[in-house]
Amino acid sequence: MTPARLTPDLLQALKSQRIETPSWGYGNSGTRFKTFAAPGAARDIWEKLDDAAEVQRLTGIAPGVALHIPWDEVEDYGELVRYAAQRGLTLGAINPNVFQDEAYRLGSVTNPDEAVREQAIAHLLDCVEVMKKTGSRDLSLWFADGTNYAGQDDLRARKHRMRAALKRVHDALPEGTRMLIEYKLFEPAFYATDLFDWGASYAHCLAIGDKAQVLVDLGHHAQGVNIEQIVSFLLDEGRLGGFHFNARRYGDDDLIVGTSNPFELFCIYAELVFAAQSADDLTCRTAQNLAYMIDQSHNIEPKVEAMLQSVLNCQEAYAKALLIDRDLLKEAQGQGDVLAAHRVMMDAFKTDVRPLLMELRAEMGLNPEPIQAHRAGGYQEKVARERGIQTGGGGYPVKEQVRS
Ligand code: RM4
Ligand code: MN
Ligand code: MN
Repeated sequence: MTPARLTPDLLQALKSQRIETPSWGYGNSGTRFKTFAAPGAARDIWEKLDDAAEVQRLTGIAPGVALHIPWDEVEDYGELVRYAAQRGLTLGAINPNVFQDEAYRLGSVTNPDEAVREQAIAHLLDCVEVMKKTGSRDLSLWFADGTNYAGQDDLRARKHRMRAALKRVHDALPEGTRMLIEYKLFEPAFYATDLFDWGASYAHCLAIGDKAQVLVDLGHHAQGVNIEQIVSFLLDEGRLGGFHFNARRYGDDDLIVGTSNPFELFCIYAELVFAAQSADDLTCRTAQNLAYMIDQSHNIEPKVEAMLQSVLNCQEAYAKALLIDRDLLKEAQGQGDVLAAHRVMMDAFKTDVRPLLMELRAEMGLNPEPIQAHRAGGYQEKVARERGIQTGGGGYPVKEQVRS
């Protein structure tokens, strides 16, 4: 194998790669057992943007930051947009939160009580208004809705309630924006989740309109599911909207991207590269308009460094995918040469792209070693000094709710 070289095409592709980081990944978070307070963890959206700016400063490919509402609610979104812009950032996907209010015990948009459904829909529509103020293209929807026991509720009725809610929100979306519908097989519901897999999300998308697309969160599948195949199918149907990148071993673990699943991540990026280069117009357009987002929470890791690592792992996976020899691959596929075809993939996967990426960073005017630069730069020590340790509630600042 000859070492990979940074050709003009590679340089162009790698420079324009984008990864959006989630505001919630910068705050304290925990498991249902414990939230460990991390020194210097961001306490509000302004500090989360400061942290995101550190990741962008070091990588140059992560300017977007996704917001969770109401965790990141502010009085003046114009001010937030300006604050972000001053740090070289933009505000990305808006993630409504319809899972933390007391009212949502039996679900949000699929709740048997119409008043609760209306409350949830009102919040989703409020988030559409937030999008207009932040200039966000994507409304990213995840529902905790589901049931715990057979017979608890009427599954078809819940499907209909979901459809009606999604349709109303869809029709309120401004031109040029869209809704990304996330699915997850279980948790917090343990018997039935209303949006339980990509097929459920896809069916709703088809029924409600062109502004609806499926969001694939890497942590939301059963063991062994071939995610890259789901990705390729949805790309081909023009209904893949984006990703929540993370890694998992057991459940929705929200670990650093590409840690336990580097080959899966590579195979996903391979499908994306194939689609972007495809002769089919719809597939190609779909691949070019994806929202590449990270969805992680860091319970024991230093948060900024963890996010940095995730962005870099996505960059490595993409670089390797770009190195796949398409001509050789097609030839082997055409000849039915199973192992030669597989080796083409493995050659790219096994390539050490780190020197190439160091070269890329030099071209982009960045430090070639982002992790080392972050560690040496003292950012973590600085925020630990300035912000201290936030104890108590953790990174999910929920407004106090009083039971009546
Ligand atoms: C869910 C899902 C959503 C995220 C919430 C907090 O498991 O992945 O995307 O918004 O967690
Ligand atoms: Mn997610
Ligand atoms: Mn998740």
